[in-house]
Amino acid sequence: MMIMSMHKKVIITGVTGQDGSYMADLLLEETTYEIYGMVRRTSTKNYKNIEHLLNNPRFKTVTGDLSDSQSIDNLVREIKPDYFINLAAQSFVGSSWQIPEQTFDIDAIGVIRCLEAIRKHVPNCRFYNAGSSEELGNVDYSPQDEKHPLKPRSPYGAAKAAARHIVKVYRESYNLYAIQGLLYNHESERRGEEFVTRKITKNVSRIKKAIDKNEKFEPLELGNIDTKRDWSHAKDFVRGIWIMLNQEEPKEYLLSSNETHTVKEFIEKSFKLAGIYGTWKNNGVDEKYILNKTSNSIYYDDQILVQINPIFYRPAEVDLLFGNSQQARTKLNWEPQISFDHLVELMVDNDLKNS
Ligand code: G4F
Repeated sequence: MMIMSMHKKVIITGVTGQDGSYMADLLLEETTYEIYGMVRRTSTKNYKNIEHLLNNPRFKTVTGDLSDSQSIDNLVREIKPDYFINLAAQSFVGSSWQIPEQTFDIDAIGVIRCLEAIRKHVPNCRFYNAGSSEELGNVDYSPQDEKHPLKPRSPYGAAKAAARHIVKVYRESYNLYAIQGLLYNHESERRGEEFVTRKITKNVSRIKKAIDKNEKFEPLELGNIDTKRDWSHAKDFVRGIWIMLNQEEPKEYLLSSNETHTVKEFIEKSFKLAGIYGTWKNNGVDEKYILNKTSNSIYYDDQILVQINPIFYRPAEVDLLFGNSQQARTKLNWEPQISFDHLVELMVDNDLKNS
């Protein structure tokens, strides 16, 4: 592959995912750069989030895999990117207990593979790695800032914490512009369906359709709904990442909404937006959200909207995440545009219309 171009070049890994696809959208819109979206070879393609980009002459998919150092090395050597944005990961915390080695291989060792390729072939390339508030785990104080110690509670959090250390080591050893932002939860209409927000909005849509047809429905089953998260829209965060990558000095910032909400609140808001009202009963494993009796519903007798299924509990939980992104707001002039309420609205509307 011979690549000759006047434009700057960006490799985005994880481009078929939520963050990668929004990053590609942003850079195609706001720059003249050429975007190389790295995809893994799979027998069934999942291009839903990037379908709209496939005919764009500045967007190209290239095959690579974070678990394969040769593929990363080849891509970096051939493309010679100006930016390398690593948004690929085993990003589901819940699964990281079932596949801890793979989680480390992709989320920690994979980062070394990227850094090594950059160090050898394009030491001036700017590198971003996706960091996570899961690195903070069992938090010491709230809201958390960039100084909070790393105290991961999951194999995923531990892998991301290891990645943070190695990014710093490469930055300092080889003078690379290599950073790992500290990003709190970010969601969207493109969010994977196993994450709690999208799981809720998809199921609200399913239940809404059944209620409208006066049909019986199965409850939405969840794990720990008392945990608190600091949720934002992913579009706001990819903008923050891009600003972070274009500073004079490589510095790592925390991005968050500066608010925290329980999973329960997300559930209530989502059902309300679909015109469904419920009441919480019982506690712990027996807690249930029961549909309120209405004149036009025939299955009103204890119709359960949400119930707990312990299979969704995690071996160790992060109970509270609540960020303080003051540094990013003042130094990067960044601020999220989409509020928590608006985020829930966008996600519920999208699933009511499209699923
Ligand atoms: O949506 P979640 O799976 O996201 P989690 O674990 O907070 O991780 C996300 O945010 C991190 C940043 O803080 C990212 F690094 C990571 O890649 C990912 O994007 O779970 C949110 C909360 C948890 O407390 C979980 O235990 O919801 C709780 N929950 C309760 N029932 C559930 C469920 N989570 C999922 N996924 N499925 C449930 O049924």
